[in-house]
Amino acid sequence: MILHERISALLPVWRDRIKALAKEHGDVVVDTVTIEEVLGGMRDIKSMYTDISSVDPAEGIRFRGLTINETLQALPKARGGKLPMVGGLYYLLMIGEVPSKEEAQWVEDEWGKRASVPDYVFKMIKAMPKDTHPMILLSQAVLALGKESVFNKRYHEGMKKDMYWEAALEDSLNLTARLPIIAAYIYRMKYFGESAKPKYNPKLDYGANFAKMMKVSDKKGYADLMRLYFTIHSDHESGNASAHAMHLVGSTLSDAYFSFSASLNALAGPLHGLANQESLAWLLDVRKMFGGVPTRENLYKFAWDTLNSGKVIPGYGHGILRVIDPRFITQMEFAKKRFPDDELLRLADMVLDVVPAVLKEQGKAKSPAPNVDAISGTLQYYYGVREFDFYTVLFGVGRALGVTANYVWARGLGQPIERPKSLTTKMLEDLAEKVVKPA
Ligand code: CMX
Repeated sequence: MILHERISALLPVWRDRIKALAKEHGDVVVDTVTIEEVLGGMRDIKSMYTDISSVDPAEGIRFRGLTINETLQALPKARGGKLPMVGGLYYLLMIGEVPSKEEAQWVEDEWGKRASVPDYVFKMIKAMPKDTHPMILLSQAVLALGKESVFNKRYHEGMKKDMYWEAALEDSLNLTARLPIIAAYIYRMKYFGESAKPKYNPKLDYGANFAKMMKVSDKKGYADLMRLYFTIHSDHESGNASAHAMHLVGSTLSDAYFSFSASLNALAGPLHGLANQESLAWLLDVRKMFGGVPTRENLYKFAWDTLNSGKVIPGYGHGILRVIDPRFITQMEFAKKRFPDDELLRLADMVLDVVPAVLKEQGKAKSPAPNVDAISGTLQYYYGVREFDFYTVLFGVGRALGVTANYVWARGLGQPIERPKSLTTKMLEDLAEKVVKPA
């Protein structure tokens, strides 16, 4: 039980660190909160901590201190592929060290042992109306699996607080092992009417298993794409809506299934993860309207029409990033190496050229640059996953890796129930008044 032993050994040091920080420096002011920040969705307020990943507005994501390129370079590669094993990424997120091949394989083996989904989950998914959005099916399936929660069972048996993390880890390993099967089942059942349960092959790694169970593509490279995809979508520090939702719900000691279902529900919003389906739909609309890749002038006009109709341009802008999202760049590089002449890719490239200029001209978005969702659908589409309302499910499977690592450590460090303080508008007005007219 490598992850269990390593986390058990690491926790005492981290617990002492957090305790000392609170005791010796608890009154140090981290930030001052402005009325604009209170009214503006708490943007940029530094009020959470996590060591799993961090996002610099001018650089992008680092997983346990490593950039995406460093992560891809450092992690052990999957057999028969060019990209790393997802198990190695999970080890890195959980432990904070680059795993050896054996340690990465240990996680893959654990997933292989735990990769079975009870029948009632498939039956429930199948019983839903045909036009149910796949994110509803995924979130429901995760919630239904809560019946199996180790944390919930042990909690009611009187588990000690300093062992919460271990039950949280058990649930997290079980949940992440089951998600690819559930996602593949939703895909095959919803779009192809199949009811056979996808079979996870413990001899293959996570990415290869997913590619096989999806049965989408005979083009080589889908397994590598999914290794990359799950890695870069795993985490984006703790303040984004899906990570924050997991953290908030988990802080009440709801188990990983309740918490991750909440995380998925946040991811399903068009301003967050659903932007990947919206973005591909937008590209297809452009292609349909102009019968292929348009002229720059026509694309410019189309982008303005979108803004003038009151909509956002999906895949562009970000809550905190102020540069092109490195997750966008990595996917673009992957695509350009493998299918540079693909029409949608050429269109996505032209959008990259035109849309930031349009957003700058409009002058509202703080960042006119593309985010992760501006390109991910183009790659899925190329490999044959063309049902774009499925795309956020893929994001969800990847996001589980980061948010469960956070969840395990939050329980390990005894992070308390989250409870920020709200003010009334009158209280804010009174505060403002005091500043404008001091007594
Ligand atoms: N198209 C049009 N307008 C945009 C825009 C875009 N792509 N990005 C930002 N804006 C607008 C905002 O709607 C806001 O307008 P109002 O003042 O009228 O409310 C204004 O610019 C300022 O917004 P901001 O401070 O730059 O951005 P926020 O932190 O409020 O929002 C985000 C960030 C991502 C929700 C926003 O950029 C957006 O809606 N983008 C399109 C949807 C998208 O791609 N979401 C996915 C993000 C990544 C992810 O989580 O998966």
